[in-house]
Amino acid sequence: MDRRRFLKYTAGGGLGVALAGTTACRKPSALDQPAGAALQEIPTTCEMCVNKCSVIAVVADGVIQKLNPNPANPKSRDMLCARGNAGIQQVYDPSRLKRPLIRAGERGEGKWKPVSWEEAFDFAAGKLSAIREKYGPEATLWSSSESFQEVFFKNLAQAFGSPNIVRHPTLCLSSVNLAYSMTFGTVPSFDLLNANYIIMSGANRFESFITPDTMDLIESTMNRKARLISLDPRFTVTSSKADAWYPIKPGTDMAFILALLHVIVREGRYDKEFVNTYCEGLDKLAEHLAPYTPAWAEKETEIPAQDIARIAREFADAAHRAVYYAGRRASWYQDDFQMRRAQAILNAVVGNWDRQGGMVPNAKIELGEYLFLPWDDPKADRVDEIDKHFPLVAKGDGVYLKLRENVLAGTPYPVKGWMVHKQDPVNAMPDQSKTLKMLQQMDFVGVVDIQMSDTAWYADVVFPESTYLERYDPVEVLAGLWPVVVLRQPVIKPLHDTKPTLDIVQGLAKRLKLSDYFDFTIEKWIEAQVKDLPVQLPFDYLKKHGVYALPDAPRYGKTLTPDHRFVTKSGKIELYSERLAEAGHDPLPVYHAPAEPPPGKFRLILGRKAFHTHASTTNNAWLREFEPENHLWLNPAPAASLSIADGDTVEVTSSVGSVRLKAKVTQEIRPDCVFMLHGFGKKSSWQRYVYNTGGSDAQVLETAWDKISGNAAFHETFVKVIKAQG
Ligand SMILES: Nc1nc2c(c(=O)[nH]1)N[C@H]1C(S)=C(S)[C@@H](COP(=O)(O)OP(=O)(O)OC[C@H]3O[C@@H](n4cnc5c(=O)[nH]c(N)nc54)[C@H](O)[C@@H]3O)O[C@H]1N2
Ligand SMILES: Nc1nc2c(c(=O)[nH]1)N[C@H]1C(S)=C(S)[C@@H](COP(=O)(O)OP(=O)(O)OC[C@H]3O[C@@H](n4cnc5c(=O)[nH]c(N)nc54)[C@H](O)[C@@H]3O)O[C@H]1N2
Ligand code: SF4
Ligand SMILES: [Mo]
Repeated sequence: MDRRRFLKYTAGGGLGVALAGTTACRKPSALDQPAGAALQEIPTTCEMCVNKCSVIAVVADGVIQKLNPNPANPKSRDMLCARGNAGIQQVYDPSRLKRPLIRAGERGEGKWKPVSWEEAFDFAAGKLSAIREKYGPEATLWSSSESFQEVFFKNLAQAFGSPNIVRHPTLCLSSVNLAYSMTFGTVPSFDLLNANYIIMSGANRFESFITPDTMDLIESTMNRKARLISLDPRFTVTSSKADAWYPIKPGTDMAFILALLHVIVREGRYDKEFVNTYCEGLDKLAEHLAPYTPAWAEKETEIPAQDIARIAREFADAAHRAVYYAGRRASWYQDDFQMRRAQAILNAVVGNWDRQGGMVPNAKIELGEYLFLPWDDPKADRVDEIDKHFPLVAKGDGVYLKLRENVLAGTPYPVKGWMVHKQDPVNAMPDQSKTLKMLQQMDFVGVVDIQMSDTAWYADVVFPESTYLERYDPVEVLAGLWPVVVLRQPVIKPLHDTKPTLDIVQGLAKRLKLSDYFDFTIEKWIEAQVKDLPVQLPFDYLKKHGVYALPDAPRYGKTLTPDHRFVTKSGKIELYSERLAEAGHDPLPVYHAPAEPPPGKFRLILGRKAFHTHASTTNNAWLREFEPENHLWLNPAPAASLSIADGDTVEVTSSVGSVRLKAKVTQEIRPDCVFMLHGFGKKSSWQRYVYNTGGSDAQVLETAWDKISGNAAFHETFVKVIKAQG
């Protein structure tokens, strides 16, 4: 890309004004347009975060001018957030990956040799084959995160014969998903649009966007005046828009929930008919709740008992249009699963299930499948020993931290190759030094990314993927209250010598003698997926509109028939869980007070800001303007006693590492904890804005996980904070 030409198009406001008045027609594809053609609007799908909102790219002369929201998607509606807008900078980033690279110096030294795709494939396939020869296919690890092309990467892992695919859920949401599944047999959505009373533990929807929940919450709380209660040790944007904010003592949410349950059950405010018809275990629950009074919970949570009792009554009165929102990132504490179980039980007893304004089981749209040649199942058991240690957890996603422990220990067998796709484990796992050790003990590391991530920095081969605005992806169903099918299509030709994942997988498969399993094109794959959608020429329809949504509005109550069997052991909603008891866990959530920070130390807590996605956007030229480096949030009282002023550089130290960053001295956090944003203090100097700038949370976080779900416990680290010297 000629940078000057790009600047010419983006500089000044003139173009924006011109675009605003343009009713450019939508063409199926930009790629057929001759140079100098008029503005085109091409619908596609955002990839700047997990939400996959619908976008319309405005393109002229093969250059993306602007990204707009596509209101045809009922989930993202007319919204494209700051990150979505800044997707342009991902494409035109001068330091993005432009061609395949092979490591020239030591791992992590940053010396690279640009190579052809042939060389990169030959090299990687040679290394993977050598590992398979020496240790077996299970000695390879395949890490990936949600992306529409992930399916091809995972299929290559399985065709290769490895059982060791590991995905992000056990760094994110496995505890909350398991808790709701164990209670209702499925993970529901929350109908925030129609709810009248919403309680949020942490879940920071006005900064941590989930579509449609964020827009629903804006509509219901700001326009319809639904009540919102925010519990968060920090004063987040969500807290600032709430009717009440409680700076709850970290790690005590379960005490709050159990006390709500105590009041609701003792005062008979639960939905008796619903509980009698659909739930299992109320008697045991009632007995279990006896000690969990509001007065007791006040001591744990630091929320006044009378407020707890009032909230319990208001919540029960507002049901069925009342929700205790589940949250998404549940990688908080070692008992996170049980805290989320308590929420699920509370939602159940007031009868919120499958109701407008309550929880709703997700609807889906069935897609077709491209029938490819099947492979034999991998022979070896997983290296994380999931069957033995986490029998309740979905096998396919693995348990990340246990896996890292086992790989480092070489048990139950050695793992010597690591392929990574659209993930940055160097930043996404706690105790970074362990991840670096794990990388160093590999015979081979290959990374598929669009930029030189910190993990790519330690790789032997880096495969540059074309960005989401330069490629087709398989179509995807976004399930929920209003499911949709979305298409990602190229809006410009690839600028550099990059390839989509399918082509990368095919290049490797050819050399690994696995080509027969990947003998199709992306177009064939998509055609097979969409062939039964009830529109004429479905692929063309999606190219034109970007999204297919069911024509009717959401429906409620499909599971509310007395003979409905929930996918649980008893077939009912399980307040009391026999299955948990059998697995040696508490069948009802038992509260354990969190450890107190030792004198002079603080609990480190995490969270998001609206303008960054994890560790992947901090180097984005537009987004970095919002926060060029991260800060340590510290309450003024401890700051004064440590002689730390706003803007001072501080040193933050845990038992595993130490980082330096500037202090933000603020009332917006409790005195017993500190907070920092993720994704700074990068090791990769190709990420020039954040290389060595700010501090990396991954460097100080200690390793801990929830025993039932295997989910990482990121809020269990205590840190010492001092003013940095020199
Ligand atoms: N320390 C710490 N760890 C955490 C968290 C935290 O807050 N702090 N949060 C946790 C949570 S909730 C989650 S979900 C995980 C997220 O962890 P990750 O899935 O690792 O998320 P990102 O940091 O966004 O890294 C994604 C990588 O994908 C690359 N990428 C982006 N688009 C594309 C593409 O189109 N193709 C390819 N091939 N690559 C692409 C980016 O450049 C980036 O390197 O982290 C978890 N771990
Ligand atoms: N802008 C933006 N949006 C995103 C993402 C992103 O990276 N950027 N990532 C997406 C992903 S993958 C995820 S998982 C979600 C995450 O979204 P959320 O599930 O909302 O999680 P976090 O943003 O991590 O927010 C956690 C909040 O919990 C608070 N907290 C910490 N400890 C406690 C505690 O003990 N009790 C209570 N009540 N609160 C506590 C923190 O201060 C923080 O504000 O966001 C999604 N949306
Ligand atoms: S929330 Fe923002 S970054 Fe995420 S998919 Fe939607 S527009 Fe893109
Ligand atoms: Mo996440």
